[in-house]
Amino acid sequence: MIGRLLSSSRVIRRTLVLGAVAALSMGLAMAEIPRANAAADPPGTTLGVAAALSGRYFGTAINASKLGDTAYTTITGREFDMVTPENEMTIDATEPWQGQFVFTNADRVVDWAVRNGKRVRGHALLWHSGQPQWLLTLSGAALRQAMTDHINGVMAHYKGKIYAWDVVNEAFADGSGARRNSNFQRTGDDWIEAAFRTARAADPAAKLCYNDYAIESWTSAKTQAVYTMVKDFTSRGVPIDCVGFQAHLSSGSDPYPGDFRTTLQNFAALGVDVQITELDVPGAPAATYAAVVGDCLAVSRCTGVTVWGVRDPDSWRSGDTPLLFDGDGDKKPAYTAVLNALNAAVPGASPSPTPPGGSCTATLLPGAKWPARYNLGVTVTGSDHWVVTMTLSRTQSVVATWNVRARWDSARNVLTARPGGHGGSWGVTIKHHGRPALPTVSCRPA
Ligand code: 9MR
Repeated sequence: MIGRLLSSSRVIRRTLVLGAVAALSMGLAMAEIPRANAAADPPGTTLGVAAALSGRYFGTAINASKLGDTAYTTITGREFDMVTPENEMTIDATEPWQGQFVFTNADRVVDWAVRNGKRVRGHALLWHSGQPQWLLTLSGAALRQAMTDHINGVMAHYKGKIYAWDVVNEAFADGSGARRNSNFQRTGDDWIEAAFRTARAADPAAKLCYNDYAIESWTSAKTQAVYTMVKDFTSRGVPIDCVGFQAHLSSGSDPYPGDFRTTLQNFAALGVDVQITELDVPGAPAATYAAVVGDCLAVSRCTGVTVWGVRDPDSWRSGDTPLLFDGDGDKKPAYTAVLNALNAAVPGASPSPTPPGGSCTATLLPGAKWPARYNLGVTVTGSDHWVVTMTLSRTQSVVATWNVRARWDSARNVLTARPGGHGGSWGVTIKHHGRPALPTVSCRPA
């Protein structure tokens, strides 16, 4: 009897965990993931499930041209719960002629992901590589406008479907703290923050990432330069939610650095998520793969790992056999090392949606305006549990709010807002008396 009770409670617990995993892979918001009991429950048997048990995702880059290959889709469907279109969302693919958007191949990837319960990382909105010819002929204000229009065009098409966008990819030069010399850079240093502000307004629900390679080692000048930029953005309220570390590791130019964990921790301490976005390692040494995944698991705000391809022949550097599956689709030793590392994390460090002592940022997005009222969108990033305080001028008052739990104190002219079950995007209608100045706003984690 006792035995039967025990095993049925085990079944219930397992059902809860698998239910959470299923909900996660469907992209549903879950308040908390039931934690598996390592002694009683079988560990995750696939990368996606094992990662989900610690509250993270495990993804891969995929290619629209391979979605007809059953071996490929079988492995991808079974093992991964996040996908990144490898080449289908670069500017030359999505806007080959100015103002004419083509989403055929990107849609094939996104539709496959949605049908199969995967989430999608969008890659990439602005990247110096993969530019169409027309864009390379523009400069100055015309180029800046084209960059804005591109972000708006692509993000509008995928609004609500993308977990995180690489808004800007690879904007820093190798070997120094300088910005990469590109046509984008020549429009002015502020092009990156302008891109993030445009992206936030275009799809407030998507996480917005800066993504780069060779920023894994904390001591490299490039890492320090990206860190300085992100710190500046978070301190000034420029909307950024995450930093992607590509981790195209190699023994020569970008070896696995022993201080990668320190790098992840230091970025996370700025109040952004960190993700490993394009992992591959020549020869796929099991120890290196396990170490990289272990670094992510050790940092509560490291929300997931993506490998850059499924089987070795699918890789952009196939000659290096850098991935987790060989050409026959068989699991390599690195696969087992990664799965074991993920399962070892189950009883421990679940990423907390709100890091203790973290920070949050509230960004105001002016909306519709009328003679006596105006709407204001508010986006809160950096924390899932927050209190926003909005102070209005004496000549203004709050007449409505949406998607938030709010209290209006007319004596102090202060609105206090807390999450209303709709995430960090909410809004307010403000009555003014001819002076529609924006209120001041502050956020603290709660
Ligand atoms: O894997 C991608 C390869 O198929 C493309 O030919 C190449 C150039 O567009 O881009 C590769 O992916 C890159 C990614 O988009 C950004 N980081 C570096 C990746 C490897 O070059």
